[in-house]
Amino acid sequence: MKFNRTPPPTGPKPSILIVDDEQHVLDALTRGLRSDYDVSTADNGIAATTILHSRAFDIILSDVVMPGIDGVELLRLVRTYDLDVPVMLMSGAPTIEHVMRACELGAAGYLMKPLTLTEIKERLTRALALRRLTRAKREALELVAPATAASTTITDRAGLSVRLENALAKLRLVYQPIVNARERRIVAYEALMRSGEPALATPAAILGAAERLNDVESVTDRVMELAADAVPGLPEGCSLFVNIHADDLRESRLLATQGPLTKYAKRVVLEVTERGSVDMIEMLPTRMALLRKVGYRIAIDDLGAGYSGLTTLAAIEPDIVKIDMALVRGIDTSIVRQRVVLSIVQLCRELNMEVVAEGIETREELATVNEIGCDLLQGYYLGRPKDKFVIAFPDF
Ligand code: G
Ligand code: MN
Repeated sequence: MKFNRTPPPTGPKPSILIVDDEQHVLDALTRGLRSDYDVSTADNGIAATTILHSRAFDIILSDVVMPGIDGVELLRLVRTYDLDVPVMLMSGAPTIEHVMRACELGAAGYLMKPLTLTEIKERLTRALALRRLTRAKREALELVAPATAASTTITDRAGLSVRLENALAKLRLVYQPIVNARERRIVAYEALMRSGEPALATPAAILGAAERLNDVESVTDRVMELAADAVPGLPEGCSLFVNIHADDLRESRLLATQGPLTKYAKRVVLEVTERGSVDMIEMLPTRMALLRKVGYRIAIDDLGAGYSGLTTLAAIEPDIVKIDMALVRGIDTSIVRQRVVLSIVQLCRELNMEVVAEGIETREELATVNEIGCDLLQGYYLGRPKDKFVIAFPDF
C-alpha cells in the first residue's frame, strides 16, 4: 500500500512572541521570521506579560539577560498560567544557574548566541513539532484511557488548579476488601480515592494533576485525613491499606507525631508504588526504618507492572508485596504467569513477606492464585471498592 505524504500545514501561521531588550535584534528576527510566523514583539519582560495576558501564542522566544524581568523570570510567569506553551530562551552568556532554572521550568530549549536565522528557525520548528506531538499523545491517551487523559488535556494552570481544588473538596475514599486465603476472612481494606470532579475522576488523573501543579502534598494530606477518619470504623482485627505517592517519602509528614494517621499507624499498611521512586533509592532504607518505627507496615504496590524494578524492592524490604493485576489477568490459562507468580510467592516466603494477588476478576483466577499460595487476595471478584466496609465475599 502507498501512502501520500502529508503536505505541510496550510492553516494560519503559528504565532510567536519575541522578547528582547535590543531593538535591532527584534527587527532582525521579525524580518527573518514573518514569512513563517505571525510575529509580535516586546522589548522588555513587563511588556511581554501584558501582551500575554490578553492573548495566547503558539511559541515564545525570549532573550535571557534583560533589565527588569529576565527571560527565566518571564518563563516562570508564563508557567503560572500556561503549562504548555513552548518557551525558547536565547542568551550570549548563559550561567549554569540560568540554564538549570530554565530546565526546571520546562524551557523548550536554550539557544546560545550568536545564532544564524536558519538555526533559530530549525529550533523553533522542532519545538512546535514537539508541542504538536504532545497534543497528539494526549489525543491518543484520550482514546485509550480517557480518565488518565483528563488531567493532561487541561493546559492552563489556573484551570487545572480549580479542578484539583474541586476534586480535593469532593474527595472521598472507597474501600476494597482484602481476603486472607487460608483463614477465608477479610483482614484488610485498601482505601482508594474517588473524586466527584468529572475532569479528574480517577486516582491517576488526580495525581497527574497534582504532579503537574507540583502539589502532591495537598492530595496526600487530604487522603491521610480521610483515612484517619475511617480507621475507627474498621471491622475488628482489620487493617487499612493506604496508597502513598513516592514523593511523600521525601517529607516527614507521615512521621509527624501530630499527623492524623500516626496514632493509627499499627493498623495501617502504606502502599508505595515503585513509580518515580528510583531517584530516592539512597534515602529509602532510612525512611522505611522510620516509618516502621512509628508502627506502619509497608507494601510494594503493582509489582510486575512496567516500572517496577528489583532495586526499589531491595531498598524498601517491604512487609507485603502486591502483585500487579496485569500478572493476575488470565493466570488460569497462562503457564508463564503461573510460573512467575509462583516464584514471587516462594521468594517472598523465604523473605518473610506476605503476597497479595491484586485485580482478581474471575473464579478461575481466584482458584489459581490460591493454589499457587498467595496469602492475600483482592479484586472485583471478591469485592468492588465500596463506600462501606463490606463484610461478605463469595465462597471459594
Ligand atoms: O495501583 P493500584 O493497585 O492501587 O490500583 C488499584 C485500582 O485498581 C483501583 O482504582 C481499583 O478500583 C482497581 N481495581 C481493583 N480491583 C480490580 C479488579 O479486579 N480489576 C480491575 N480491572 N481493576 C481493579
Ligand atoms: Mn494500591
